Amino acid sequence: MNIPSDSTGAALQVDRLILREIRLELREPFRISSGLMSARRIALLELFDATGARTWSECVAFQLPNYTSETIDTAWLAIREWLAPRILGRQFASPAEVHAVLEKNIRGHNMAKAAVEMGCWGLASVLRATPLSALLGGTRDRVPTGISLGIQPEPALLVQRAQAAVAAGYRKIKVKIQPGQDIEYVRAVRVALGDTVDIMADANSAYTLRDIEHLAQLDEFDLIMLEQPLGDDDLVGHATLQRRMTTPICLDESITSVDRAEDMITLQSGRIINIKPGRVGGLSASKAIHDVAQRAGMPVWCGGMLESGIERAYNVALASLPNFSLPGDLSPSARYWARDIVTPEWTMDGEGMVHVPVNRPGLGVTVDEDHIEAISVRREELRPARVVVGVA
Ligand code: OSB
Ligand code: MG
Repeated sequence: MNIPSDSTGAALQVDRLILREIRLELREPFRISSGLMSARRIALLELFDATGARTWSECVAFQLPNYTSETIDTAWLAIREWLAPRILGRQFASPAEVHAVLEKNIRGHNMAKAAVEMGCWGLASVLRATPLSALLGGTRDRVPTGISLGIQPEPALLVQRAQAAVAAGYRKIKVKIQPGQDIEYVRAVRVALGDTVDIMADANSAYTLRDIEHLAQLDEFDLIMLEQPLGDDDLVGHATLQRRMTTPICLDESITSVDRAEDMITLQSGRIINIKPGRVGGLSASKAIHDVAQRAGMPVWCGGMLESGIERAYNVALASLPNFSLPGDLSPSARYWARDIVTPEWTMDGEGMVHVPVNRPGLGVTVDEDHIEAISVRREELRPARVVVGVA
């Protein structure tokens, strides 16, 4: 069978895929309400097409299921057993077709699906010699970035970090909160930074509706949003909370697909969406969520997963779409790592803007393959199987 290619270039066919695991130490430990991270175990994919073109993608799943149910180990299994066999050796006219193929009769595993799907977008970008941002419909060459600050042992330490971040140019200060480390922390940051800085808080699902009056105290601080205060499956609870609060609620963990985004809009569970392509199953789903939010007049922004420079390339390209109208969690490489795995490393200018590589096809940065080789702890090569389970 020969599927015709679309007008912009050749059809896409992944003939070989290498899965790797690397270890990257964070420059400083990061605490959210559900746990502490001091190093990342990161799964990387290297995708090869029939013509010899290749690219890299990243799976953003963490080591533990404390943010979503996936982990690096469940993702590895899902990619090897169910997802890679779906696409290896198969021709796609466009990377936009990959998401549906990975979705059919495979529930969940969004971060695993995203790693495969995003790699296909990356490969298409190389094959068509088109920058990823252009391929996705991006319209901007610089995107504003914010910083996400982990929970600190005391408010004064958080204030120090927030002040340094404002001085560095960050456009948005996000502080992680949890019960017992919330109102006074946010108050201290607001008092120290003054009224003109955009501040927000992220609870990573640490509260329930029993805390509704407690959370409403945050309205005093004029936050640009409160991210994911309640459980990931609690769209109705978020709607109740949003009716009680003036602060806009932003959903992160709750938004796992375009259907959940539509539910949020219908139920009025919040007013802003954090899009992480890993959490929603890739770039096609991210674009679809971006589009439904835009039609509803709801701003979106690009979230972060303490990712390496490979995933960051995809995130920066995505954030160049027009309705990404709030600063993303797109901090420069040096915020996270002593040494990133791409060159040049991701940087931010003095105005808190990350530059979109609009003149380079593919990821727009060079993958440091020697460095990756040196820090790889696991490697597995996948090729088309003779019998593919579950594909009609
Ligand atoms: O909720 O956005 C989150 C980090 C770990 C787990 C969850 C989250 C985060 C962040 C980090 O906020 C953002 C970044 O990558 O800079
Ligand atoms: Mg969040």
